Amino acid sequence: MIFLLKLQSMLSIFKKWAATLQGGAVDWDDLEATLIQSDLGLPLTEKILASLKRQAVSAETIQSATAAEILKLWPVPPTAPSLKADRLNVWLVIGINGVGKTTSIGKLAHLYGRENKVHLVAADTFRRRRPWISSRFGHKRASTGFTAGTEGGDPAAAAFQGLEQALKEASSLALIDTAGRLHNKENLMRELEKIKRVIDSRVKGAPHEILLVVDGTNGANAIQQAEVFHQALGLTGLIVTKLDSSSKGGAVAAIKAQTGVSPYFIGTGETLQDLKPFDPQSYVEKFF
Ligand SMILES: Nc1nc2c(ncn2[C@@H]2O[C@H](COP(=O)(O)OP(=O)(O)OP(=O)(O)O)[C@@H](O)[C@H]2O)c(=O)[nH]1
Ligand SMILES: [Mg+2]
Repeated sequence: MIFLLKLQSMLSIFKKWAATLQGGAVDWDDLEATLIQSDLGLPLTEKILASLKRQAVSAETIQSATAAEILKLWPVPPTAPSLKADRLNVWLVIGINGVGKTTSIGKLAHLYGRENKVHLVAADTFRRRRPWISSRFGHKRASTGFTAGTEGGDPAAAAFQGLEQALKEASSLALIDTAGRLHNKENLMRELEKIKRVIDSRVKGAPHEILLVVDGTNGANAIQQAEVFHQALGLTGLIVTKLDSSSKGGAVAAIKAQTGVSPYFIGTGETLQDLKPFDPQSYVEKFF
């Protein structure tokens, strides 16, 4: 309901803005409101406005100029992480409840499992669901291993055991799933730091990727999540889910501006195939 109201108000602002453009003059207040409503966040919105004013853009070119400003965030499009040979690559997947961590891990296993031996580690013993691949997706692959922690057990211990098993099976990639947690719950954030330390104690230098999953429909909340998780753990990339909805995922640009972290992938549905590389150009096109 709140989402619909927000969408309606965004649409009316866009319409008003478009009408202004037809009249020839740029209404800077309206443009500012539009960018904020689109979840670009205040710092990025102000930066974009300042730059557009400096360029003295006309009403006719304001849309393309704004798109160009957002694209400046990615002079080079982010590339999905590749696996280094001769090591167990370890990726830790984190985020708040229900954003799509487990689903995204299933998708990553599907994508990377085509050419690599993948091991899935359920370190989500806090509220463990017997997950994925086999159950959610009805999909089993001989090359996919699986380790789950015990119910109510220590997630860091589950991660450790999972890595042991992945090493034993000579896997190329271990994907570590974690329980959803609110970024403002101190003890749960400490738990993630412990998982990270324990991973490094078993595979030196790991985790090689720390991926935050954010729900693309979460708007400004996603910006705050990214900031807190990045500060606590040092994110290497994002997966932005649920972009098959009407959401434009505006927060992606704000997150990049405020933390430097880019999405590697976007989730565009609930099946295994619904994972696409993040492309700044299409992102901006969808935006306008
Ligand atoms: N439409 C759509 N739904 C998605 C996408 N990714 C995940 N979902 C759905 O979101 C819901 C939650 O997904 P999960 O993968 O269980 O989320 P999670 O982050 O692992 O949840 P917790 O472990 O409980 O924190 C499920 O109904 C998924 O099917 C996506 O890209 N698009
Ligand atoms: Mg999960």
